[in-house]
Amino acid sequence: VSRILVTGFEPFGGLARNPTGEIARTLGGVVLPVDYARVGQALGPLLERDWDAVLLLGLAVGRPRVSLERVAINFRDSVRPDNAGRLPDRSEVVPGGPAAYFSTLPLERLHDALAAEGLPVEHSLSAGAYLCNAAFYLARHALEGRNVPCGFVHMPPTPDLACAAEPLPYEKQRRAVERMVEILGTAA
Ligand code: PCA
Repeated sequence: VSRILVTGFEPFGGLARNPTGEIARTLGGVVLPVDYARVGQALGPLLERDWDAVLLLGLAVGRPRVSLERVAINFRDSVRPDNAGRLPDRSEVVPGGPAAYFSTLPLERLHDALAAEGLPVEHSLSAGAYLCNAAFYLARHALEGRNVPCGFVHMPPTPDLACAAEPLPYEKQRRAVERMVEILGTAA
């Protein structure tokens, strides 16, 4: 049995739901707070456990495709406050940490597997500088040197969220995540 940690996020920015948290919960994973002060506390003990891979998910309201993120940066710069009302502008995620980490997920394999199912998918350079990037950076920082593949994938909005980007229905999002978990399980 493979042990793949899947995380998503709680709703934020006034949105009614966050499909990524719902998907994570459905798959036995964990819902992270959209809170700069608490996200590290939630991730820390989790990442001390033994995992075959770590797949972090977040909602990107402006992205029409499942976005396989390449780089986590040691930088926070919010345009909107977190759910605790904080705006930690232009600060490091981990003071004194490396500038960036690459995803260690098999991004080409994930891309090809989703594309083969007709799911909209693309590579993306950066997860931004909000909570998703912070979680991605914290997880990679914690797992550096431990040989546990870890990365971040942004999901499009669902149709009910009525965001600007072309939506992707919840069932398709869940299918995409299930497929990625399968791939990560066989890679391990
Ligand atoms: N998306 C936000 C934070 C939580 C989420 O699901 C982001 O892209 O940073």
